Amino acid sequence: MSTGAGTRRVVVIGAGIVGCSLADELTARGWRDVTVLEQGPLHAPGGSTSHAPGLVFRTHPHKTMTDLAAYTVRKFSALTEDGRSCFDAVGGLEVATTEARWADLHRRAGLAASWGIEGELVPARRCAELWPLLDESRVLGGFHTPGDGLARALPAARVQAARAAARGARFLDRHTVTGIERADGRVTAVVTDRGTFPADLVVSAAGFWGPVIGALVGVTVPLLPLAHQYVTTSAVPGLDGRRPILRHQDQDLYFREHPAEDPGPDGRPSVRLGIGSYAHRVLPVDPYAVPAFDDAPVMPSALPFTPEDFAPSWTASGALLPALAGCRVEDGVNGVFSFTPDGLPLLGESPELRGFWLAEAIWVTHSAGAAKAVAEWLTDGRPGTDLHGCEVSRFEGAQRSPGYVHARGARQFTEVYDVVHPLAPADRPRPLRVSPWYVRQRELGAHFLEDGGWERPHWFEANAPLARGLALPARDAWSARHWSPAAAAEARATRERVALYDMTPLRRLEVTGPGALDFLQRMTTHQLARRPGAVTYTLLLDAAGGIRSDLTVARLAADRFQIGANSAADLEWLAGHAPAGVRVADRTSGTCGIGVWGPLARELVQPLSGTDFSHRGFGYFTAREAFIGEVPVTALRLSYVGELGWELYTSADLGLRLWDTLWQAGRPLGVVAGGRSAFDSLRLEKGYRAWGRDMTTEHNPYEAGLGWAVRRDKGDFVGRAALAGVSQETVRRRLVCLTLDDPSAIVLGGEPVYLAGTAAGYVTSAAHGYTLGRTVAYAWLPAAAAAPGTAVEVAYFGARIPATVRAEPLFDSAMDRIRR
Ligand code: FAD
Ligand code: THG
Repeated sequence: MSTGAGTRRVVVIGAGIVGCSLADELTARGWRDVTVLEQGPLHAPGGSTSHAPGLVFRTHPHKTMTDLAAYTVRKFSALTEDGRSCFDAVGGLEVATTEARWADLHRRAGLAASWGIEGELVPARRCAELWPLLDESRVLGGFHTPGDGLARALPAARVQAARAAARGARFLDRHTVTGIERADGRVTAVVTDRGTFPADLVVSAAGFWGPVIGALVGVTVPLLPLAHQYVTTSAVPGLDGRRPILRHQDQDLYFREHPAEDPGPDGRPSVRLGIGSYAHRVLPVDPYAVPAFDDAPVMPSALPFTPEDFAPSWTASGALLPALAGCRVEDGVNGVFSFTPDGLPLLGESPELRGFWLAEAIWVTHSAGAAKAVAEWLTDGRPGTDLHGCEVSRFEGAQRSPGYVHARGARQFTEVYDVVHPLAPADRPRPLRVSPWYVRQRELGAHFLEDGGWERPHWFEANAPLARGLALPARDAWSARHWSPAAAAEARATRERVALYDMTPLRRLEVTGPGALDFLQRMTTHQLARRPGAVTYTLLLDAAGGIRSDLTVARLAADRFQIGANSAADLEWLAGHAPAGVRVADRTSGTCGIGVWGPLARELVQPLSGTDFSHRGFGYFTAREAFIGEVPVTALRLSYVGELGWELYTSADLGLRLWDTLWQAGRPLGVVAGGRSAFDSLRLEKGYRAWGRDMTTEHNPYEAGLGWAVRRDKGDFVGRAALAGVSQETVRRRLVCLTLDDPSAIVLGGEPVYLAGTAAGYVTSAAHGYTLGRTVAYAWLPAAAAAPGTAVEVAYFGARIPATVRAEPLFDSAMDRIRR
């Protein structure tokens, strides 16, 4: 996998900010044979970059996106063209004109602190000092980030292209890519209207033309090209060219200054205002219908301005900035850019065609960071940043359909500035993927959220009556969203009786073949050479020792393993490394699973089966084939919620029967259906990490508290060398368990953690622990702060909530409940 720059030939399609940044990052890493093909003229070829106003706000709910933006700012700040920096750090100001926004800015300030971005919540008075044209009476307050500002996208593209060219990269403009040649499932060349270019690797950095390039090789590129309105006004008196970039999200607007090169006739600077709007109707664009450069009135990505769409935004702009009353819109554009179904970029190799990489749906804001990560990935076999949320492979099947991409891409556009709750699900198109007992879930009043296309019950209204009389902390309006007391009842029933959990969406892989054991031994950290029937918790590491995933591996037969995995990326990773003779297959679709957990789980299951489900007959972390009533199942004795019980897997056709069989048998025992809300609370009480939330490739097993799952003495495995000398004692940061001191306090995850008054880390997952009667929060903190008893504070909407580092697990540390 890790092949280094070597002599491989890379062809980059597109010389926008992404293509130019990528050429720079690749050549900086020693790549010598880099060709950038661009259909337009250099260096303003007519894509989105050619008219990007370049506002850079770094704070984003995803740490990765913040990291990519932070790198872009650092890099562009150090680039100059004609002595002028490619980044103007004028600062950023987001203002609130509603209470909901003002509260949300407090949450954003928390995210900024979590991800290391300097920022300050400021009163209306200070907003008006920073932006004197603001109608202060309309503003409740603002969030000021002095390090944000304006990227000069075209100069940054030119300077990076020049550096890359100086290191040997070729930039060929007026070359339109018309085909990509392939052999044996790999790319071999890129065909243009002016010749063919042999290639070992092709990176499509074609921006919103991505789907057009993908279609050349039958690869679906799930992004939606959309038009977005941007105008510039006539000169606005009172501007000076040094104001922060401004966001007025309550009206879906942003603003920046455009100072003229020369002062106006009165000797004062003449400054126009640029206004961007997300308030208008969704304007999807067919990338095939966009004119070619020479046919375009302005440029291909600049569609004719539709003033009627902008009219409400002009009114709203004037309400915030009354000085606009004497001004007018001078220029306007319906500029084309792209949104993916989840708003994050598309990065990485296409699972459908080897050597075909995507670097698309990337803002100027994230451009250099994304280019660096892709260049590292190509060079070292891994990006230096956790990109799991950005990988192309995250969209599968129905999520790549035109209908899905359109509906979700449009939603990303309309919601881009909305106050969006982290759990808020999209409403269309749904349902997509459902369990065989979906009908039963609905009968029980499931409140469904959606994840990866799956309908996932969060709780069941049918359980709400069971919550009567439970002492639960009062919730504020934010933490009460997508939550119900029913979840508390489900958690309690799981600890006291027995509950059924839908495990169908858990990704299941099957690894078979004579070399399967050796292969899995080489790919994962724990000792898997155990007798058939054994189940092992183990980690997938990358070459640098970062955690790619955590798995359960059930050895069902000598050469057959069932793996419980986390994502499509796990499938790609394993399939991509599998030697001849080892088959890695995705069994998620077409199968289903139920977790039966709780102290009465054995009472429920045993009467339904001739298989011995006793502790002696069916030990903890073992697997057996059995019948539950008429249904053949693969039963795994393990539990993510920390109770006695089994995961029962079968084929989808028998799923409903399995559910009904368990449900009927469970009724006398008081069985309930449990949802994700209870599940998350229970697993946090037990200290079980969730990959992707609590840990990623950024972290090694010792930092994450999973060193026990690494058996360095078992032989070589991916990541082993990188862990030499690493131990729980040497690591500098740790995933620690906190509880909030006030039993009625709630946090949700993503909040900064303060140590002696200074932001020192952030919460990954948090949930109220119903059994413990306190909120549990896992957080990354410096190792020095990991000692139990350490006092910290968690910021929640501006409040500082006292919390204490605790020894883990908080619940059943003796394992009495599980091993019996
Ligand atoms: P592009 O710049 O579009 O480059 C892709 C290139 O590929 C093009 O030059 C194209 O000609 C070339 N290409 C396509 N097909 C072929 C082919 N077949 N053969 C050869 N070449 C091909 N982002 C921010 O961060 N901040 C902002 O404030 C901001 N404001 C925006 C305002 C507007 C109005 C718009 C439209 C976008 C804005 N963006 C902003 C988004 C930003 O402009 C884009 O996300 C970014 O420029 C995309 O860069 P890119 O290199 O991926 O794409
Ligand atoms: N079920 C199955 N596979 C899975 C998950 C699952 N794979 C992905 C993800 N979830 C893995 N996460 C965990 C986390 C903890 C445990 C199991 C899966 C667990 N841990 C015990 C512990 O830490 O004490 C392991 C004990 C042991 O190894 O003996 O049970 O939910 N099928």
